[in-house]
Amino acid sequence: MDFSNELIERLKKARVVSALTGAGVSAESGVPTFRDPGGIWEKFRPEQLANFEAFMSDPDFVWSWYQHRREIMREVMPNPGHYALVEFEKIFSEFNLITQNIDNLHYRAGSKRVTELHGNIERNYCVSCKTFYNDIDVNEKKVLLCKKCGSIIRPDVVWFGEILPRKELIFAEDCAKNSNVFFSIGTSAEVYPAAMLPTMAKQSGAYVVEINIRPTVMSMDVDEVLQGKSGEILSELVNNLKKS
Ligand code: BV8
Ligand code: ZN
Repeated sequence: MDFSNELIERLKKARVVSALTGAGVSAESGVPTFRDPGGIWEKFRPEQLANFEAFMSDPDFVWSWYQHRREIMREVMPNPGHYALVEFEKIFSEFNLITQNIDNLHYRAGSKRVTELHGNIERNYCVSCKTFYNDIDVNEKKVLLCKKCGSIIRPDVVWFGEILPRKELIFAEDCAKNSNVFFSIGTSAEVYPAAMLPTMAKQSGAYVVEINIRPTVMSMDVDEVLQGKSGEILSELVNNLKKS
């Protein structure tokens, strides 16, 4: 893939580079996305599953859905796109990786500085006393009860209608405001408030680059669209930067 001189020159001069990733970054690992054909939301509406009311009304059903996703996420491997983002940490003097994904694949690929806006499926906590239980046997199809107080245990993920973790969101907004180059990678840019980060970056003067296999609601507003698979594009971009 040919990259524009503009992008390469800006990346070479950049002091701060940030990237917002979505489910598309994990698609080449075999993790289903949410809104693509065959994606998670095709079978279930988010309202049915990824929200607290659904969980409290049928904990076993929602818990078993997360156990199913946890099982998939443990079976798959990070893909070249995840590994390229690990390289970004070495190439740029300051690289901030902000993810909407809960699949733990950025950490498993070796990224050290990951800001998880929507939590992580490998962390779980008691809805009452907030005790964490992070070593879950995926075969436990029934919701688990807290050993300390007997309440039910939920995944440490941000559900629809729940506020994002304050520290992580503030940090992500700071990155958007202070980046020289801001990547939006593998996200439909439909879920707020994460989806406002690329716009915030653009308004703050960053050069915003979208990497996606298809156009999104944001494509017209960014500086450059790199259309294709994130695993391929990011690997080629790292090779290009290492050579230049
Ligand atoms: C909140 C965790 C309010 C759980 C998820 C305006 C302002 C504020 C809120 C709202 C608002 N309007 C509406 C809302 C409510 C809602 C929202 O945004 N709804 C949307 C649907 C309109 N937002 C919320 O509820 C948020 N909370 O704001 O609370 C509040 C305020 C104050 C006080 C109390 C409450 C919480 C949102 C977080 C929800 N949690 N996940 C779980 O995973 O089970 S959302 C879920 O969607 C994932 O986190 C996912 O990451 C995220 C975004 O989806 P994407 O990652 O983009 O995935 P998607 O499938 O959509 O797209 C994949 C893309 O990849 C596609 O573009 C595809 O083309 C591309 N692709 C595919 N393959 C590849 C590829 N690209 C490159 N290479 C490939 N190979
Ligand atoms: Zn408890």
